Amino acid sequence: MAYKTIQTKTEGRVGVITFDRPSALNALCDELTTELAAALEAFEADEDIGCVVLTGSAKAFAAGADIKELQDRDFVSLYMHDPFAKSWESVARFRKPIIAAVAGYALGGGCEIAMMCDFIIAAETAKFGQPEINLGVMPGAGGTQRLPRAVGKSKAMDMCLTGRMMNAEEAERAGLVSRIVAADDLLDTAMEAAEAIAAKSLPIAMMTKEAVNMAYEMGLTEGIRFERRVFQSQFATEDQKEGMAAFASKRAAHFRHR
Ligand code: CO8
Repeated sequence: MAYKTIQTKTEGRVGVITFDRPSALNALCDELTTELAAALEAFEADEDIGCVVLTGSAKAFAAGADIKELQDRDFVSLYMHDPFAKSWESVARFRKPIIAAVAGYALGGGCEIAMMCDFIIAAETAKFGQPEINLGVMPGAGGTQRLPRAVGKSKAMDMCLTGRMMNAEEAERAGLVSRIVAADDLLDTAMEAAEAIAAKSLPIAMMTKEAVNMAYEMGLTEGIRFERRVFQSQFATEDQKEGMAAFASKRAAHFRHR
């Protein structure tokens, strides 16, 4: 399918989505988030895709929601035609593993979309921030909820209340990103990680993602009970038999994703 504001491609079992609205630093207008949701739906449905990489340009992952599009919205229109529920949340709802590869600005909704991914790999040039307060609003796509879970209350308050940006080093120290790489190596590193994930059993990877995400939602006792049930259920998969048989006979596992 031809998109106007994103590009998509497939490399082996990895799907790549690249924000492509350079004139607005990949600001997340309605058209872009609608296309993003459609691309994710297509990758979700494609049995040959085991992991997705979401990325932007060297200058910007995404500089936030499209301010020019948002400025004249009113409460009722936002409530009745909520772009968050309709399209933004597609990233959080995506069930397969998804990695954000961030260079340049990841601000406002850009930072929030990156945080909806399973983990963030940052280029040295990455800058994260929730500057909505400078516009007379607060984060509206999960920033006040996911940021404190990622970096703790003090730093999240600092980011949301001052609107300042943090660089890649600070973001890694705070636990927002999993690793930092040179800008030129960003996509290769993300692809390498995605290929490694896509080579595992897809149902097991999806269950692992689901279980780790439960750590955000549940208390420890319930979370551990959830983990144990899912772990036990994995012994009903062919891939568990294959993985353990391969180890025992000292050969590489060939997962069949079932
Ligand atoms: N929206 C619309 N256009 C933008 C945005 C944006 N978020 N960011 C940049 N642009 C445009 C600029 O207007 C400019 O366009 P033009 O050339 O036509 O004037 C072009 O991109 C290049 O930008 P700059 O000239 O400003 O580039 P600089 O390198 O000087 O500055 C910055 C880069 C610092 C990133 C600057 O552009 C900036 O501050 N951008 C806004 C960042 C921001 O405030 N983001 C938060 C937006 S609000 C939000 O994300 C709320 C999410 C809630 C979602 C809920 C869904 C319902």
